[in-house]
Amino acid sequence: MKQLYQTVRTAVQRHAAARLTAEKALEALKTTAGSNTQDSNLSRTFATFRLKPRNPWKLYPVTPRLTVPDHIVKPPYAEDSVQSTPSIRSNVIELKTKKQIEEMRTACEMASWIREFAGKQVEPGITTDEIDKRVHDECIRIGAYPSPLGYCGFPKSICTSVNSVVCHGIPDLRPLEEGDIINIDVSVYFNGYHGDCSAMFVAGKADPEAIRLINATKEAMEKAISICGPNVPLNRIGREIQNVADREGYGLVREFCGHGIGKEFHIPPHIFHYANVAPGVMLPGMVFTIEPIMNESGTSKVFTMADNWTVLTEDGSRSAQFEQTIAITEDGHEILTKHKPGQFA
Ligand SMILES: [Co+2]
Repeated sequence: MKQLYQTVRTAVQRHAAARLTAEKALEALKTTAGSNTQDSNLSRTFATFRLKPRNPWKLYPVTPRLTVPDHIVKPPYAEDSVQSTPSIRSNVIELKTKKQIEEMRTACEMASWIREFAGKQVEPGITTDEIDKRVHDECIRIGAYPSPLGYCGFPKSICTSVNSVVCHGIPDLRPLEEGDIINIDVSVYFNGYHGDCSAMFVAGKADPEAIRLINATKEAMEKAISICGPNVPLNRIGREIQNVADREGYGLVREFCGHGIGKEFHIPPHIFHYANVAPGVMLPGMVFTIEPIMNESGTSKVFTMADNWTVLTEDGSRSAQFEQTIAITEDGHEILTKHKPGQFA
């Protein structure tokens, strides 16, 4: 046992040391390249050095950060990037009152409005940068702040994750190609609260395997949502998602969790999207996201590119994700990011 412990400890130390070296090297590259965070193209050029990926995904240039007019109420991190550290490390799960849930309802409905708006922009030839611009303007038109903008330094207003990009893709100048699948992750801040949701869209016509992946991921999210209610173990969510992934032979990404959400973007609880034995039950007033990610080849392995955001499947297989923000109520659950057609027209 002790020997095992030693081996594990040595491995952990080696890993930490390697990571430190990699991070130092990255810092050095960034410093050489100039530290203009508004134009991360240079660091993106060195994208693949951290791991030996078999994923040939290429990053395209990112345009300068867009501005938000003064009348839009901004989250604290938008003004001061020092404050943008997520507070997910706390372990207190906030239980919201009915009034607080009412207060955050509009942010959630705005997020779903924007998600549908964003999906309508998807077509072959459009760049994710152009989709981001249109979404950014639409957020401002309805009076919301696009939460990703400036969050931990993220440079754009949505995440656009195309094909083998797992999540956190930065909108850039790559034009979408016929048959591309894309996750658009939309979060907005309004009335002091964040709302968060995402969905898959297709540029043109998808092949049958892409449709199968997308449908299974959506089904997994919906099944996971359907079991939510008071006193249900939080780990049932992972079980439901795992069942669908196993049935279809898809890999589940373990590095990214659903999360509590409210006045802050990411707070406890962690919601694991794979079979797990994490403790805890759902209680009325909990508000969190469920956002499973499935990989087509069955791999769970992912890596982050040197832009420190874009996450890819290690083997280049395609990835899909859906997300909703839900509230646990006295007698079940409510999807707060449900789309209401025409609501903000
Ligand atoms: Co989320």
